[in-house]
Amino acid sequence: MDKSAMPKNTNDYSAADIQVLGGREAVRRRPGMYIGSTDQRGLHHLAYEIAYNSVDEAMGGFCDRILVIIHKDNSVTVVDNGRGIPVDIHPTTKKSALETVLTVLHAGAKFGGKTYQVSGGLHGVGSSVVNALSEWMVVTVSRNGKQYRQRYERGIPQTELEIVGEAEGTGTKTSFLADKEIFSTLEYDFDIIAERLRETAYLNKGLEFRIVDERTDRELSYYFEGGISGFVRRLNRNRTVRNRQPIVFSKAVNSTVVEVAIQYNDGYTDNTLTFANCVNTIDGGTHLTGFRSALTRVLNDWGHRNKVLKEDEPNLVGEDVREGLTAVVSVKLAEPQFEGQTKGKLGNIEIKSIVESVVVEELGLYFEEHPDDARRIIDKCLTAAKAREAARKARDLVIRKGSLDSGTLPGKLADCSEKDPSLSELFLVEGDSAGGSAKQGRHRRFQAILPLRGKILNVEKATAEKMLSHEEIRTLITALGAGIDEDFDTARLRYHKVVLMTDADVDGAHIRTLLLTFFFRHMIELIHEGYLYIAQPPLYKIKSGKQEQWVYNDREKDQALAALKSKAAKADVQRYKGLGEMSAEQLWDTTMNPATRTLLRVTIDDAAKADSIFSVLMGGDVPPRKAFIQAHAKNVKNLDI
Ligand code: 28F
Repeated sequence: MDKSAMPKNTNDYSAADIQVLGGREAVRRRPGMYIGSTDQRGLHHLAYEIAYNSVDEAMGGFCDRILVIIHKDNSVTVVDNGRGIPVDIHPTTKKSALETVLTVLHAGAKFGGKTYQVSGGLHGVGSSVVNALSEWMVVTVSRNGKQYRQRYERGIPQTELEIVGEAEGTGTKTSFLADKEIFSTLEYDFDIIAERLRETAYLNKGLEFRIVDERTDRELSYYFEGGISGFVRRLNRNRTVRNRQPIVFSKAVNSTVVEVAIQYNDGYTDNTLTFANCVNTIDGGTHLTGFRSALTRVLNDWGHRNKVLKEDEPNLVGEDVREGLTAVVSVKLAEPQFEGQTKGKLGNIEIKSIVESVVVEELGLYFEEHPDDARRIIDKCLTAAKAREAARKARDLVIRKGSLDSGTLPGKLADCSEKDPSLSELFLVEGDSAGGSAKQGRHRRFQAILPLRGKILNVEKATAEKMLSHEEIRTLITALGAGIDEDFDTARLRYHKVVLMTDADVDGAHIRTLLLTFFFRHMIELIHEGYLYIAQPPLYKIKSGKQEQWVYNDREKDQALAALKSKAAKADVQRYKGLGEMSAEQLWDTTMNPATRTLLRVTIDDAAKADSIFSVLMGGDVPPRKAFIQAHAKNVKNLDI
């Protein structure tokens, strides 16, 4: 700046004046530094900054009504019923406190002492910045039974502070028109501003906001007795909640107030909103860190103390306790430090331990008094932990499989020599005996055999994820070579026919159901591509003299017997249960030889049915299982219990 242009240190310009002019210049030269941008977002910041001053008064307990009006000319008026900006004359600057607040940068930011300022710290630039960026601003203060007024243009006083009448009550009214030389738009978005004010109303229970849009005659008012409890309810309004009553508590520690509301829903996302002096700290910070570590600790403590978490089981981790979490963490502190590019992160170190101790104490107490809520929440976290564990196993599996990719196939796999997957077949057989005759009976050029030990597949209620932790399942995945779940890639499949060839008894049916469910849940494309089949081994062998006949179901058996009977031939019927009862060449002839066999191709709804049968038969809920068994009991044949 050309020094000669600077006024001499004459009595026309005091040091304070130079500070004011310097500050105003700085703001108008680089507005983005103070309000982020000069588009609509920056324009909205002007309205927020003025409204925040009223919120500061409310947080100090001096104001409970705030009115925001958007006028037809896009000027904005904010009115509060606080104490009114002081108007006494400052001894050195000879200016009123009001003019000082409106013209010195950050002058209003230091209330000091106990009260909190939304406009405090770096976040709040206060009214002086708004003033500098407004074509005009008029501030009217009701205080000491009088009404005082002063008018500014682009931050420069156009009048002295004048008394313009009597005043009922106290408060501050600020009207301003953003400077079209600075902002690309003067159009406010009513809904955006209303949403921000609604949030602020939740954060200050008992504070009434009214917002009027004179351009459209729309008017909204927000007043939440329930405060942040109502906030989490609103956040969960389209959700099924786990704890009907939000968990709400607040506590003051020295000059810091911590307020928390928690309500779980049946979803999988973490929707924790954090605020510092009503500023939405979108990048979290020390209050969030403290909250999260306390939540995990309290849930683990309660879970172990109430024997819901087993000693030998690993603890719940942060991710588990945050699934389906809706929470509002609001702290109010004297000197907030906002960090990060968008000043959206709370940096005050001491807040972490303050929030952590408040949450540990208050949430712990709440769980003692509401064990059923605690139980419902813990159960949800446990499910999340299991899913996380299984996902990790699946990832490990894929990673390990990746390492296994180096051509080392599982030892149990009797592979075929054909390398073209479209010509290759893999038979999954149950147990080593069937495996034996299958290995002998197969055509080793294009047929591979993988024996699976059925029993390990009988996982208890845990979903198929638990299957993933079984060696056999890992072997199966490695043999197929195409990964699982979202990593599954049919292009990597080593066989285009995967044939379930389990025994024709209850165990075999059970294992087939489990395998179908596994493929349905983790390799759905295998089914979509039509690569999954079920072998059709014969159920009976009917011998009559030298003649042997194989039949595959009861209907065929009855027909064969009737035919033999008509010839008065003796017939000896042998029921096959285990494939191991057949010789290798019998198995080849009846079940594996492409020229003579019948393979049933699995379609999606077969697998889906298997999956629903699996979840009914093996799932957690008893009633559906009972209904299923009752409905199907009469169809059950050859129940070999
Ligand atoms: C429409 C915008 O700006 N409201 C405000 C107050 C109240 C006080 C204050 C503001 C103290 C001396 C710095 C009153 N009485 N609404 C508003 N209400 N500023 S801004 O004080 C400013 C500081 O100068 C106030 C006693 N203490 C504070």
